[in-house]
Amino acid sequence: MKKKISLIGAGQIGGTLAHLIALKELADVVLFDVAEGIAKGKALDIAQSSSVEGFNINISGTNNYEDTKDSDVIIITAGVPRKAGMTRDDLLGINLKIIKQVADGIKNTSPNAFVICITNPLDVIVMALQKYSGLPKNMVVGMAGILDTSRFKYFLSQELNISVKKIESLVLGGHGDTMVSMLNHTKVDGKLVLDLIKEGKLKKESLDRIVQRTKSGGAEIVKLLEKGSAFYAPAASGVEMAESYLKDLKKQLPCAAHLKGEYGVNNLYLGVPVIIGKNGIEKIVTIDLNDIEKKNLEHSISAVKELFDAAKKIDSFLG
Ligand code: A3D
Repeated sequence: MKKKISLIGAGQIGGTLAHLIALKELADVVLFDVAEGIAKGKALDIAQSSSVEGFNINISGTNNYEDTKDSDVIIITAGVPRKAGMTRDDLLGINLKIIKQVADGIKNTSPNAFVICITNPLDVIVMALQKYSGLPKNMVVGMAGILDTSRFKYFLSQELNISVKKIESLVLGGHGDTMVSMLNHTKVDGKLVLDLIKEGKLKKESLDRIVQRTKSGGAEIVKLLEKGSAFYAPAASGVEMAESYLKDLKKQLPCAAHLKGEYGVNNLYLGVPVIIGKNGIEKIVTIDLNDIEKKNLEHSISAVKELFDAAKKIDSFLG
């Protein structure tokens, strides 16, 4: 039987997700949005490309959660972006309300779905989503690390003039200024990136610049676009997670997952390597960290905790 993916939020990322899923024939797609016309319009537009592209899936748009019933995967991008004059806490308050509505909409209609959250601020919103929905923690996960790692790899590949395919890396921690590029786990053509510096093949300043550019990778695109934020790479990253679940690929991917002691963190969502297979998050992978990586990750953990404390002040249910 064909699988079903529901996309909650049919904006820039939602529409791109729908298109990628259709091209890959990964599943039937339901696009949901409070703005019903956007969901229906994008679904119709993509459906009309099927005879050109040759894909065979059903795609529809709706503003009714009943239509998302019994989804195998749900990907959430519902939210509002930060506008001028809005504080981080203002945005958090608005998106927490939206995520509560989404949680109420999906928890009874698709209780067995693998739920991927993309709405920002990511780590806190995915934690709130799990709490509001009560869905199992191994089935509720946040997308950020794949995107951040992909940006880091791309910048490194450009600097070293080498294919991204020859670069292994991991960017972990919270999705924001404190994300950590794990340099001791970054290899270029099988060689540690830090050794390339020792050998004079890469300047330390260049690597520092790339680490920094990765942290502000989202902001760089916001500035260029002037309106909206990145959506192609975020959508591709969400699809990789959905595919690993639906096809039981058991890929190791950096994602925001619920930790219960791993990395010294208890009861918090954080970007770490996980295995995604038919049972959702099948394993949290713990990797050895050197002192610098540990210190940077601790800094990131504090930032996520601080933001979650702000969320608890907004809604005591999250406490
Ligand atoms: P956008 O194009 O504004 O789409 C958001 C959609 O959500 C709009 O179509 C809204 O109508 C819809 N919406 C609002 N409220 C609701 C609701 N209650 N129920 C259902 N739909 C609703 O944004 P986008 O697609 O560019 O980005 C979506 C989210 O992803 C934002 O929060 C971004 O900040 C976030 N984002 C995260 C990453 C990460 O790496 C984590 C990267 C890029 C964007």
